[in-house]
Amino acid sequence: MSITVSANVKDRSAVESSVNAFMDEVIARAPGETEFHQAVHEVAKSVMPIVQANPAYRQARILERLVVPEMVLMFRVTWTDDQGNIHVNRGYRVRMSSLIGPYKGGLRFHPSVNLGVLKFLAFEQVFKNSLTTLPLGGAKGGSDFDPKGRSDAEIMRFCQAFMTSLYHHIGPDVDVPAGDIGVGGREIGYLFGQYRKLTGHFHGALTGKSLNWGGSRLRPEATGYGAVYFANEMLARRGESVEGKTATVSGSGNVAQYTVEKLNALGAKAVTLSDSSGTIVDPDGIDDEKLAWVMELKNVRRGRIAEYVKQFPNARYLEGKRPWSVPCDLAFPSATQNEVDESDAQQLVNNGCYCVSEGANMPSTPQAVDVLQKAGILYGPGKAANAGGVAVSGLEMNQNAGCMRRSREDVDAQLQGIMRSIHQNCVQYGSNGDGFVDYVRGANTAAFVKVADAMLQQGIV
Ligand code: NDP
Ligand code: 2IT
Repeated sequence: MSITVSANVKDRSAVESSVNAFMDEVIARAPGETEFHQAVHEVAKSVMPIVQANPAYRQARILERLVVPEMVLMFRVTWTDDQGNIHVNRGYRVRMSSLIGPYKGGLRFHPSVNLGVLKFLAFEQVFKNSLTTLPLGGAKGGSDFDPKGRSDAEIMRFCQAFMTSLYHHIGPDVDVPAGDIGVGGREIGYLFGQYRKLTGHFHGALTGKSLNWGGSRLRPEATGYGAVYFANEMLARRGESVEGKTATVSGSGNVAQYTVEKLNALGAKAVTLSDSSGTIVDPDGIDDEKLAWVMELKNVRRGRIAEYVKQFPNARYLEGKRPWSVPCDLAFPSATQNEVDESDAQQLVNNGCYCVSEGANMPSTPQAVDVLQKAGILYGPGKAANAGGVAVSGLEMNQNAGCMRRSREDVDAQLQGIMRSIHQNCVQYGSNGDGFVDYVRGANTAAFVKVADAMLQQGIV
């Protein structure tokens, strides 16, 4: 069908009141799920003009349907710690949409996990996955389990207990979980082992697997690399690249580590990393040797980023602080949601930062996004900028289905091509006509049109 995407909205307040009425209903039906409301509100603001301009979307109640998960699984996870104490956690899988492919999205193990957080993440995932060009639906899952300070044996028992409840709901053409905060290669290993034992199947029911048993080359690297590729695409429109630039990076986990690795490879200088306790600032740059030390600290010894300054005394530690007061050209929020607030954004802009590429999901508050966009800087929202991770997960599924393996060069070329195509889509749907690209509107609109059309074509189900 042909749809109108550049609605000539005569009455902006009519759009605004439609968004408000829509949000009143969303909030009334899902009270207290503040992160979910925030994610829905951002998309509704972007796409309401299109919904209003296209009667087919309105009549089919596309937006109303997209904000209700197709299904939510909630289950008890009981496990025993090394001292024999019994623990009870909550497990979830939010299946938001399978319109354009099997449910796909990560698992998060963090004490802050609740239904609202996972609904926001699953909702974002639907749009992100739509942008990847691959046939992937959207889901998210996880648990309020806190992995910090737990032994390997405790992590294994928790993963096994979690999978014992989830295994009959997932599979390569049904639902394919992966990693997110607190879930990396080690956890995917334990989850996959238990899945294989319970089902007797060896197939691609999870992504982020180890290379020796069905994993894809570059999956660990993909989110961070992709966020840097996306920054490069945005900068290229101004005839620039990341080369020679100074960057702040938050977090020190999977996404942050490979963001720094790619920044180094492309000749930029990363000067910060952080965790929930504080930020390290290294004015000399976190080069590959220092990064290897960080990877050992975080992935093997599972220590805190504060230890960096003992190892590299030229660096300083900002206890309890985020990285956004540190002057930079580029910023890569790569830790968690709402980690850049209005005053952080203002500080970034005041200090000369002119490009923000989000490795994390929804790391900027709505007020922060407003500040960045009003300042006219390049701002790539998470669902576009961090889509490289799930995109390579899609390539892993594809390799598993075909019993084959792609080379690192091949996966990297595909990842770069996908990030370029996402960027082009954002420009196509988000250009304001004055040279400014609203990447938020662009990403939301491009993703929405594909999912909305699939919903129309597949009938009332
Ligand atoms: P990791 O668990 O590997 O690392 C998370 C990092 O963020 C840690 O340094 C952690 O510090 C910090 N962090 C977590 N929660 C908070 C908090 N509440 N406040 C401050 N810091 C916090 O996770 P990932 O690197 O995989 O994920 C980071 C972000 O990227 C998340 O938003 C995730 O959804 C997103 N993402 C991840 C993808 C992937 O492929 N892994 C793909 C796309 C997006 P601490 O140790 O103190 O908790
Ligand atoms: O937020 C995300 O895109 C992820 N955590 C990765 C999901 C995936 O299925 O690889």
